[in-house]
Amino acid sequence: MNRIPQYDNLMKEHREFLQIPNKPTKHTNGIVQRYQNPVVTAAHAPLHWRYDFHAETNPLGLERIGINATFNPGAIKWNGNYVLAVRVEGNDRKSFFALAESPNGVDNFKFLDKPIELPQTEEPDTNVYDMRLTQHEDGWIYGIFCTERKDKSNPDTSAAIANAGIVRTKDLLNWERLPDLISNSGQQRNVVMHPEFVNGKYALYTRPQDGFIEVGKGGGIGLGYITDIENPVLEDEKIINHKVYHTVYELKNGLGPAPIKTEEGWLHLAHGVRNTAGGLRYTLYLFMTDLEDISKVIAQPAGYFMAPNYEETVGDVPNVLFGNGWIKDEDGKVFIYYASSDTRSHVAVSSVEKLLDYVKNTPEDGLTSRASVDAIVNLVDNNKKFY
Ligand code: M1P
Repeated sequence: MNRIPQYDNLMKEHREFLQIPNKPTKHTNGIVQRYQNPVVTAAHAPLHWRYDFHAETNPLGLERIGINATFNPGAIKWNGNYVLAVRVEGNDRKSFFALAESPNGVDNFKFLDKPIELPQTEEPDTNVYDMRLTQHEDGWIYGIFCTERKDKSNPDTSAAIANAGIVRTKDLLNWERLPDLISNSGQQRNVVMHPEFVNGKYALYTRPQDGFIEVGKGGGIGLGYITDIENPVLEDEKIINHKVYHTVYELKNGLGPAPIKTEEGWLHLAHGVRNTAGGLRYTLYLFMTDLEDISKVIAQPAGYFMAPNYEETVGDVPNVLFGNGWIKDEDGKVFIYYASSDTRSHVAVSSVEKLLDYVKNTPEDGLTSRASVDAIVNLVDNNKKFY
């Protein structure tokens, strides 16, 4: 048995690529610090996922399985490492999940040996994506993701149904599949588990929608409850964060990762979508909910927290930032993992202190141009003695 002659070169180049250090960008608005390089790209996919290394069966040393994109990662700190549950998409347009880990959260991310072999329900998933990881107080780590299947009642080849698939694990290696979410909505995406019980029930953030892409009359970030997670029937679903005319979440929105608990409230990262002549624009925004009543939004700054910069606007689905993973370190540092344009994954770093300051002290959206001017004039008048 011989290896393909390209093997040593391919391996060397890949190893060197994975070790490229990442540095903060020069500019920051003080709230959040981006890093120069994406943390996980298609090129990070292990070579043994892509090449047949046997010279006998691959005499030309060609790549056999192409990886197209690595995006929308869920995140968790595990055994001291920063672990991402990455949405990996092959050239065949199928997404799957694979864990990549880094010792410092900003570079040296390496995929584990194999992608997650997701257990199936009776009705196999056609496509799966956007896993949110929640370390729940019941002792399990839950992964809730979108499972997509063909809408068999509609002959249109693009007609599909999205719902929330649920898995759980205690070691990130062995995954148990639970039944898919049972809710009153026709479709669900962006479903996220709250890390604590609420009145003895599991609490889930949802995004009910009428259609596969269009939320229609549905939409907004919902909150509902589940009594028995092994029979996940969603009860009392109510919208807690609405889509609003002429805001960055006019068309639709959806929760990102599970919220971070702080002394002042639950911090939430979400995405808001608006329509433009150039297509949909996805940006990230923050809001905070009450510690006791998690359905009550107590602070929400105007506008976006992060929007695609020039390089990030380019990709398979342009003008998209999507964030469904963040990790809070013991010292309060927050690693925000986000993806740009459905193509690659990045990190930006902030802290609980900064995020709280941001959500509490950035003016709310006054919903009119005049209200926005008033907010600036207020700041100007307040600053008068300094300039
Ligand atoms: O293409 C942008 C995003 O579109 C969907 O998100 P949402 O349902 O909120 O519009 C998802 O397919 C997501 O994966 C994707 O990044």
